[in-house]
Amino acid sequence: MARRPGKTSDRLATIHDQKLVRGSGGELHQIAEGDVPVLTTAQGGPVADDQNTLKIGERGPALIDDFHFREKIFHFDHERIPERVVHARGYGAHGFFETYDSLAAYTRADIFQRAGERTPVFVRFSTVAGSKGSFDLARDVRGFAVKFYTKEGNWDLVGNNIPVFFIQDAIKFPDVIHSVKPEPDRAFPQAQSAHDNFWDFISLTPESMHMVMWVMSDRAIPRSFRFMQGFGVHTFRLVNAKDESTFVKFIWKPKLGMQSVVWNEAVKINGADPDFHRRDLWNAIQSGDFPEWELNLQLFDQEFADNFDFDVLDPTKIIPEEILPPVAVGRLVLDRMPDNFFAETEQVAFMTQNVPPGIDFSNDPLLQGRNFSYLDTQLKRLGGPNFTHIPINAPKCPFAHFQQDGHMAMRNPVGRVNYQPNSWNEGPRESPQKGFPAFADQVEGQRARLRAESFADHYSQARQFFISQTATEQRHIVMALTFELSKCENPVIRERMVSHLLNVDETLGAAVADKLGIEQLPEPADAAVRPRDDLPASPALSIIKNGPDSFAGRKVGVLVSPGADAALLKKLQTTIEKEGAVMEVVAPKVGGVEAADGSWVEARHMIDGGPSVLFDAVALILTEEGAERLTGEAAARDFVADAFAHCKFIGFTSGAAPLLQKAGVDPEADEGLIGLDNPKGIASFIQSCRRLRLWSREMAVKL
Ligand code: HDE
Repeated sequence: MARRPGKTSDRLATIHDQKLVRGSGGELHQIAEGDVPVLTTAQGGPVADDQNTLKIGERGPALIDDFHFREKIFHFDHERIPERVVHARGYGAHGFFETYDSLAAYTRADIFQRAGERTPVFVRFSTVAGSKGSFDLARDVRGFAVKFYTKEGNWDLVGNNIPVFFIQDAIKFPDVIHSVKPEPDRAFPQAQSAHDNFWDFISLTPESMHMVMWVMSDRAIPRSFRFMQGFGVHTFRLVNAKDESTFVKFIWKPKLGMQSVVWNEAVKINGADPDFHRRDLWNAIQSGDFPEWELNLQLFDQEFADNFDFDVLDPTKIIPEEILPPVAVGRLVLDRMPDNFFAETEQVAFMTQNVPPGIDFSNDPLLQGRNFSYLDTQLKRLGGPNFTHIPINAPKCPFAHFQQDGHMAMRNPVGRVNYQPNSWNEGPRESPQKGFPAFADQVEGQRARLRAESFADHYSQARQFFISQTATEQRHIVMALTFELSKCENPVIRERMVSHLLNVDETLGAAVADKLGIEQLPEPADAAVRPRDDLPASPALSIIKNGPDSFAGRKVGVLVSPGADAALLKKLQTTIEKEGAVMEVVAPKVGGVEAADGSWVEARHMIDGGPSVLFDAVALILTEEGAERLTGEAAARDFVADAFAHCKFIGFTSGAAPLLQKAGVDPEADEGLIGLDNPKGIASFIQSCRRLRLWSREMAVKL
């Protein structure tokens, strides 16, 4: 029954006299004097009643002079701002960048002058295609945008977790994004590239083939933001105090190593925990397990650029690490979550054109287009030209300029003068010594809309990527392409894609064609330049070949039953934590279970809410009776069957046998099933977990 307060004045008197305050559910709490600030309007006026609009009598009508109600609803009505047109779903964190050694020989940028220098940063990770409320484990590129608050202004390194891009010229960006976003008539699919429009555009855009290999690989379904690389993509320039320029590519490498999930797992994670990546970053940082990346530079000069197989201005190409080894120059540590998501993560405005003196652009046509787009988009999204006044976007170094007024101006020039030169000797002046000079590149040529001949090879590096993968990773690429193309209704699009894949690698093209039921292989697509097959494999491109050999930062899910062995569980937990990993208990019921020794085992999840896809490895600490009982629960059977199918390591007590059997898992099936009862069980389980997955199982389970 609805609460029927008495006369407002009576009720408030009661609240004030008794020092009571209403909780969110309307309940009253007693408070000590001075504990709770008085609720006010946005104008600062104290509010007497926030539960009832102003009415005539008890039953209305409502009155328009209720300014508190009007202000509150007005503000609520305008809470939303446009989401980012791409990279709408993201998650950010604060941290710092620490320079290892002076890079003065290469750049005059202040951030790179002193060993040990710490610069505050804000980082935002994102998916590209999905809207703000979409799920984290979409197959997609991940944004990796870093804002460095340097002493010479903000430097934004707005990168992705993939080092190449779909297109070579910024003028095609609206097309590629339109094609991947929900189709305009039906407004689906959300956060998916598996539909006709995307593959139609891609199959008509051969320059995207290298990027397609990456997006169809496991790189596009990372296990966590903490386990992925980041890339500046374009070639940039470093410029030193003598105005000498060195080309540079920026690469972030995670200290915890790279790791991805498998597609079947990704699909299930999206249902079980759509915020999987957010939660992972939040939990890691809140528990003091701060993620770290090293900034690596690939440095090269004009001579290298002239002799390299491909054009260094072409953003669909990489420079293999084996040819140009990256050098670690600093580390990035994320150690603090924002106080408020909207104020910081949502309002942060990254812009590629934010560079300090000593870091400069190249003529990569994608980068040049981006340098226009990022400023432009902030005006729409943040509503005016003063978005740099928002604390997350404001520089942390002193700054002075004559920009003034406009919507939401928080700071305006002080004094009489708002221009220069002036004869009042007031205000800031430009400084040729300290200011950003723009590298004095010599350019000449005819005005024209041209694509460089040196950008014409679209297949050779796609092939190099494919042959650099392990057999497991290649299989994942085949399966991803098959899945995505199977969602295309138009068979012409599928065949056209296969004709490109045949140029990338014949076995790849044939395997995808076979799975798509295409009996007659199409002719390979016409290629402007004959695809090369002499580029050697680059092992650095494989995730699996570069495993961390550590289980640190990962998570074990332990399914327990009443009567579980508490001592064994404790030992398992100690071993897992010593490894730098985390253990979470999953129980048949909310709360936990009583162990054999009568102690209470607290559970983080109930079985329906804690499927094994949320963990990197699982353990079953069950009594036979408990396991028997769990055989009747689909969630428990899936817990085991999925962990097995996703090639995870499974530790188990002998009591778990009935559940393993019911889930179709033979405890002797392979080395990934590890008995925990014997004295060395736990040690060998953890040792195995360092391999992250038992990929050799995959052929047996045929995911
Ligand atoms: Fe972006 N991109 N982009 N992009 N991009 C945006 O800027 C754009 C590209 C990237 O967490 C937008 O503030 C063009 C490559 C990230 O806030 C927009 C082109 C790379 C983020 C925009 C590209 C990126 C964005 C939308 C082709 C990797 C999220 C909202 C020329 C190197 C930043 C915004 C954040 C966001 C334009 C291609 C990375 C519209 C025109 C290549 C990580 O300005």
